[in-house]
Order: sequence, then structure tokens, then C-alpha cells
Amino acid sequence: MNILSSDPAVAHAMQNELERQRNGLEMIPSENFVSRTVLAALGSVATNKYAEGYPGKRYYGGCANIDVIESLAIDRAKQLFSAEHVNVQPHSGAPANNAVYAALLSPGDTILGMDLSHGGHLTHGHPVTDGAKRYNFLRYKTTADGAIDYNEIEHLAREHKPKMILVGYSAYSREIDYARIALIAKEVGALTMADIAHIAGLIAGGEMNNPVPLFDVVTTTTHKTLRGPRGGMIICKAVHAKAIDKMVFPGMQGGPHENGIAAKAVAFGEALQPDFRIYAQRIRANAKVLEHELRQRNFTLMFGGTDNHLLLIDVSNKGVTGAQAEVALDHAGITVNKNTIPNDPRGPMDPSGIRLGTPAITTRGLNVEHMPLIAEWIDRAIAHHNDLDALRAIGHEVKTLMSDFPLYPNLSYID
Ligand code: DSN
Repeated sequence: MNILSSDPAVAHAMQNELERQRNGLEMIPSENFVSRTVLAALGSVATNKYAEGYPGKRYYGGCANIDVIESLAIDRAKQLFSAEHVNVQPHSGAPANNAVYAALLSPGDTILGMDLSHGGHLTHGHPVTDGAKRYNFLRYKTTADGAIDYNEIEHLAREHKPKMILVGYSAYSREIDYARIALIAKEVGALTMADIAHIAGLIAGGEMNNPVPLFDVVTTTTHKTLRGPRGGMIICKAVHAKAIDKMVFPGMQGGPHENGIAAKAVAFGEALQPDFRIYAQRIRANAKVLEHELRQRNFTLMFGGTDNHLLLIDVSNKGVTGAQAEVALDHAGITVNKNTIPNDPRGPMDPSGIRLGTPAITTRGLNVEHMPLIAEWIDRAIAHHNDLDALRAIGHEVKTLMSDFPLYPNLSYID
């Protein structure tokens, strides 16, 4: 008997979600499928334990085993990213970023970060966030041809003397010149922070530049390309370790989620294996071929294409909005998200673009040979966005393909 089936209401919804994940093409670039080992650690007895504090310095008894688990997560993360210090307790990316700001800055300090519509992140100073009330965020933009404008960053940094320069993005698809940013920061006396949430797995797999040796602080989530559990992590130079640890706990969080930390340890162990490097290579190869195939079908790629795992596409020349494209693709079994594009004339609930990526489909086992078919499906679904029968027909084709790439075989939440 499946244990969850003793709660039929939850079990049925969970089974439906499992089937949705099995049958579709998961192309939201921030999503992935964890291993069964990571799943097992998440659903483990570590969830029962309070362990406020850090390994060897806890405010609760009975933490010896938890100390081993958390130390494994820390040591493996340090090895993965060549880090001096790691805190694995942040519950996710936004709390990690907020803890760094609070640890290293004072209210009113200036932070230079990228505008959300140009690929940045909400927590990098969007006016709707609490952080935007506490700090003076200045937001740089990409150039007309889609690159990061390092000259503008330099100009803004010289003019405004920020306390921190922030790079790392959630919809930007090109490599980042961390050395150039570090030079600008040094000149104006700013701290450097990189939010590598989207590309952490590509960095760990040796496919993209690693900011850790150059930057003061690097934050990430653990559940995107890194293929771990939903969670966050802060990597920093030893000189910032005390301030950051104190701000994560007790400054901002209470008891760490040790089941999540156990799952992080497992995921980092997996990312240290040689085949994770091959996985990272395949993510990029798939994205590059998909870029080519979509271009052939007259799609407009922002930032001039991709160096990483994601593509930001302006769909307005296809006669649809981002929201219409997202819904049509959903009906066709292809999950993407609507997304604003640089200088988007439309709003975030119905923007001009969609964002899609290859980490999850690469985990499923799809390779470059499948990308032309996927581009064809995307093109067909958007062209027939008002034709539910046509969309469902694509969904059927998607399901047939994905049945050749089993997800969690033998897993079931119902009897
Ligand atoms: N929500 C994440 C993403 O989809 O990129 C960023 O926080």
C-alpha cells in the first residue's frame, strides 16, 4: 500500500501532479526533476528535528546526526564551487538574498542591480518588494542589442558609488563577465554579489564562469539547474561568514529545515559526480539547438540568443501575447511561463514574451535530436492557439514521446 493513499484527497491530487509531470514537456527554465535519492531525503525523519544554530553549536539536544548531515551539505557545496564559506540554511532564494543585504548593508544603502524586465529578479530591487523600501536600488538595463551594458554599470557605479553591485539573473541568457564587475566594484569600493540561482548547475558542471573566487557573496537556489530540493544557499568569502551566518540565524530564520538540508547534501553529492558535467553540457547543447530551430521558424530571441539553459522569446510577431502563448502551450502539454521582455510595452500578467529552458527535459533524457520536433510543436501550438483540438493533438504527440522517457518509474501515490 502506498503510504500517502491513507489520505485520499492529497494522494489523488499528488498522483495527478505526478502524471502531469510524466506526460508533459517541462520547459520552465527554473524547474527540474530531482533524483529518487533527493526525494527520499526530503521525505525523511530529518524533518522531525529542531536544530537552531549551526553544526557543533546548536540550541537543542540530539543534534549529532543532523550535524553530520548539515556538515556534509556544507563540505560538498564548498567543493562544488571552490568556496571559502557556505550557509545551507536559507529556505529559498529570496530569503537568501534578503539575508545578505541585511548582513552586509545598512538601510538606505545603494545597491546596483539589473531591472526585472531586462532579466533581473524581483529581489534585486523591484518596487513591489520589501527590500526596495529598505535599500536604494538603482537598476541597470541591457543594451539595445541585448547584452549587459557593462559601460552603463561602470558609469552608474562611478556616479552613485553603490555599496553593492549585484549580478545574476532569472531571464537573461548570456554569460556574465564577473571579472569586469569585480574591477568596477573595486574602483568604487562596492561589495560584489552574484545570484546564480538559474545557472548554479551549469557552473557546478563546469559549463559557465564561476563567480565564487572573484565575488564577496554568491547566492543560489538549489532546485533549478543544480537539481536539488527546493531551497537556498549563501556562499561567501570567509571575511563575511560571521555576519551572514548571524543574519540567517537568528537574524531572519528560526529552525533550519534539516530534511531539505539532507536533500541538498545528496544533490551536491550527485553534482560532484562526473556524469553531472555531461548533464550540464547537454542542457546547453539542447538550448543552443532549440535556439537555432526556433530562429528558423521566425521566433524573436531576446539578448541575441543563449549561452545558458534558457531562451527569452518575444512572441508578438506571432500574433499572440505571452499569456496566450503560455495557455496554448499548456493545452499542448508544454509548460513554459509568460515573461516580460526588455522595455516591454505590456504588463507582467500579460507580457510580450515567454521564457523557456532545457534543464528538466534534459533530465528526462531528451537530446539535441529532439529539439527540432519541440520547436515544431511550439510553433504549431502558437499558430493554432485558438484551436483546442489542434492543441490537444500536439499534447497527445508530446505524451507519446515522453512515455519513452519514464519519470519515477514504479512511483505511485494511490493503490
Ligand atoms: N521564480 C524563479 C524563476 O522562475 O526564475 C525565480 O525566483
